[in-house]
Amino acid sequence: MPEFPQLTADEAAATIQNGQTIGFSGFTAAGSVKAVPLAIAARARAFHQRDEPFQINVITGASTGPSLDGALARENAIHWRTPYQSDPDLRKSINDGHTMFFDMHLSQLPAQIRQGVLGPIDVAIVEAADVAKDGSVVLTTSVGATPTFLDHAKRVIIELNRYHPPELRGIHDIYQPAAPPFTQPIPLLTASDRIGSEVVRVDPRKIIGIVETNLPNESKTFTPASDITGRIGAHVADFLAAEMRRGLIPRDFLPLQSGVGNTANSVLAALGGHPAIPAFTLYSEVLQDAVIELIDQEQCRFASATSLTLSQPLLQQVYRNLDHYRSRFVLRPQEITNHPEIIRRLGIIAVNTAIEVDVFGNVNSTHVLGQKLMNGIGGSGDFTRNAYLSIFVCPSTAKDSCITTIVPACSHMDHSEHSVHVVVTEHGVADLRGKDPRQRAEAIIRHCADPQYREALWEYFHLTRSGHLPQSLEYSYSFHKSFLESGDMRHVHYPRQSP
Ligand code: 0RQ
Repeated sequence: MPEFPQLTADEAAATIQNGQTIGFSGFTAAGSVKAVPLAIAARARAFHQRDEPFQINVITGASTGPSLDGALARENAIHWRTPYQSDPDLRKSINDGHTMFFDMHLSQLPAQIRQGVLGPIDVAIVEAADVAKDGSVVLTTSVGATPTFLDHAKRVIIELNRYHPPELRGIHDIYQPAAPPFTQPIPLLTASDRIGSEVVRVDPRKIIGIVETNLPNESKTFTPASDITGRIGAHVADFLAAEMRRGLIPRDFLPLQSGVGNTANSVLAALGGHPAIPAFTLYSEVLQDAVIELIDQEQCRFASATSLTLSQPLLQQVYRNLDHYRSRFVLRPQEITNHPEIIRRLGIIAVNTAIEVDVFGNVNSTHVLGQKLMNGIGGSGDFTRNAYLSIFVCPSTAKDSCITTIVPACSHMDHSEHSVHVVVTEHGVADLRGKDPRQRAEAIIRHCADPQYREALWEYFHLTRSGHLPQSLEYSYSFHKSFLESGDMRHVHYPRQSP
């Protein structure tokens, strides 16, 4: 047992002061600390009941569990927050203007901390499966930006979570690039290479205490594939199989990145079940349930990610058979899983989900109707911009078909037409490569738009005949305006065209 002070969660929370910047472990709910943030939320409530200020700045790897983002947001305890989040209460706090949120590419977060852009990190609060007295920390189900928090924080609190076995040692590969001008090429040549250490090394003098817990991950379970996500997955798999037949993807395939959520899970399942697609490797961010199933079916040869975001039964299955899975996946820091140099070198096929796609191939991943933050850009920009082949998927409509996700102009833009190669909805595939803007628009309207919206999109397409990119500055947001006025984009109308 390590010789660090044992603290209760309340004692640990009592060391956190108003205005401090905290680096919390976690990438999705996997590896997120739970007990100490709940106690910090209670501390904030007590301050606020006395009309005293108490807010902290929160940096994480990406989204976290409800005991972190949700609990702190409900107590109005977050002054600013970065990067990606997905908690409903935090989302509301951000959209209501109570919490400041700035988004960034996940690969860049550790570098910005090293540069000092985000200011000093006062405390790192980190979940661990084991910690030795020399300061060697075995992380749990995610790595994210935790090694950087541990390096740069002035003080460290460890949540030693007994739910996770110390035998997790060996599933992590911790490598941190040196800051410029001393950065070296990252020596990772295949998805399964190990280039770093099994543990994160922390100066033990910085560890102010250990909070022991025994708490399961707060990961959500996935809803089974719907008809729509199943059709999207099948289109992606058929498209990639056709690319192999054309010789544009090598015979033994290329490493895949797949985003988060139900659509991404369905795409992976469809790829795993496709007779023409060989067993593949994943070089991704998040390993979801579908990946373990693919590993078990030997459809996935190896998976590299920063987070193991599994439902409880599947995580328990992995823990019961750790030696079997140890040689089949690895967890790395997010600046390595999402590193542009590696993504370009390995030739990643990236599949991410869009909120809306415009007919010219620009993508909005983050803001509904241009204003309301959904989650954040996450790693989608890291992968999309640097992929061998970048695919965006989404259902063609949202909100009972009152919204078309295929629009004349995105109401917010995260990924430009220059980075988006292929768009897929349940209706089909638009391959945008080698096409000029008019051809792209024709492909997207014809193959991806929902039939209820195609006529209006064709009308829009024919409104303007001038220019390289036939965008109408007057009517490009007509669909969005129609939704704001009537609650239904199907009510859009344009002026009658002269014959
Ligand atoms: O709303 O939750 O009320 O039902 O958005 O949409 O279709 O269930 O898809 O869960 O995969 O999320 C882009 C948000 C998609 C996600 C986004 C509504 C829809 C539904 C969710 P409900 P779906 P998903 C690397 C990859 C950015 C980060 C990224 C995301 C809800 O994939 O955050 O790519 N991506 N990371 O009804 C209004 C529209 C809408 C809409 C969807 N046009 N207008 N509402 N919705 N389109 C991994 C990481 O970075 C961790």
